[in-house]
Amino acid sequence: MKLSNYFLPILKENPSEAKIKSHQLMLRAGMIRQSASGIYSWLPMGFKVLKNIEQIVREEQNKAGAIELLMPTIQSADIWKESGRYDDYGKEMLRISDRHERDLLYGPTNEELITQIFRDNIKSYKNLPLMLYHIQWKFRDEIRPRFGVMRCREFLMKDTYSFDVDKHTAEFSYKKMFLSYLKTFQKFELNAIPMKAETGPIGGDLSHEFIILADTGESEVFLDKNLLDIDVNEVDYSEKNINEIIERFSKFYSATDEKHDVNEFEKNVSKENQLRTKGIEIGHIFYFGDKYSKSMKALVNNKEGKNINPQMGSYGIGVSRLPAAIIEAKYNGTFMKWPKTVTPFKVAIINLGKNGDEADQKSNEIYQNLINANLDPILDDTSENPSSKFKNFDLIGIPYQIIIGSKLKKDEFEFKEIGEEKLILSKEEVINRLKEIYNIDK
Ligand code: P5A
Repeated sequence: MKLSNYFLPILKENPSEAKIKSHQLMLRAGMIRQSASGIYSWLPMGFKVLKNIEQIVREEQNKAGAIELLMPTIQSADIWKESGRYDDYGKEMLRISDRHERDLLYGPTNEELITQIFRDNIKSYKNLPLMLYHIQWKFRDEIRPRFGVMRCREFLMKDTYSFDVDKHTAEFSYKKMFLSYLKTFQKFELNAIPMKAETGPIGGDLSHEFIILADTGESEVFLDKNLLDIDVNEVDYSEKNINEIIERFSKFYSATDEKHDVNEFEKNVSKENQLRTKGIEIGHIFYFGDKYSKSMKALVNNKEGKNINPQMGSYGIGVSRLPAAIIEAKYNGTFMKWPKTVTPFKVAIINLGKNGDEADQKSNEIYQNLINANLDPILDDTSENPSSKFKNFDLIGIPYQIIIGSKLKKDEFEFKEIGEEKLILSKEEVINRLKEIYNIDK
């Protein structure tokens, strides 16, 4: 993509409404624009990041054995009346009526709808265990939407639902998702810590939130500092090790504010290891047994020929919250550096030349070579001055840059990874290095 042809409305100053750095960056780097309170449009670069995140979440769900489908955003109120949540949900639910005055709603979550799909189509234990998921927009009329896409009203969630024949296998489904979440967040270079959590309107008695520590987080959390030393990169994530991995995390104290038990914290965590801090909730998993399958009369035939209500769990990831969470973790107020799995473009070419000169020709040539090598480049071919080009790219956060000025020889290119020393490489070396970084076959 050439910047002169792209739609990237960069703002020079921090907008006054943005209180935290992720919101500032997303507005300044032209990723999002608010269209109504807590409702955002995703501009092209923000949308690319969102799609990359969505794709990684999808791949990890598929690896864990979950199957993708797509449920609508609009649901019938009838199923919510069956489960009893239509009244419970209160003002957070956006209620709509159609031209026939039928009650509809914009789904804040999908436990009811998936239970309806299940009960209409699955009758036997032979089809279990079953894990279904979708990635779909949700609406919650939050009382205080704030911090941009961090807490908004319309947001993209990945939600998975598990169905099992008994408690024992349901617990295994829960653990599988627990593990899959650790793997997913690791792909975003995020250190997500699982914490015992409250179940709120979803229900059930077993729940974990996945939290990244950040001063700007909205959740107050308590944990044993030992948890910070678990290097998730070293963990072998094969399924047979699930119990061992979960034990590694659960042997240390961690809880959100609502679940915090002062006595247990004091008893089990030494003074110097006690950490009380703030965090951002990027995922939340629940086991709620037959809460929905019973109230909505979903039945399967078990091995003994008896009809039973399947055991269920639900598992959410805040897909549209993740770009903001990643920025909170990776942006220092001047430089942003996207993880290479998420970056909107794989490499930036900063052309410091002028129309038709040698640097300009070099830039166009390597731009074409990078496209041919599937290295999705963005070429800054605008007439902005060099210092504002550099400033913009510090903000945009593409992790690799090729800077092309007039000083270097014909086959010399300045190659820079954000935060690292510049290197002088030949064109072939630049391309090979990038292919290696992004695992692109020669
Ligand atoms: C689990 C999947 C659920 O809704 N039902 C289906 C369960 N859980 S949850 O914790 O309420 O939400 C899951 C994740 O969605 C993100 N999230 C939000 N993101 C942006 N703005 C919001 N207002 C918002 N509310 C929830 C969080 O990442 C949460 O963990």
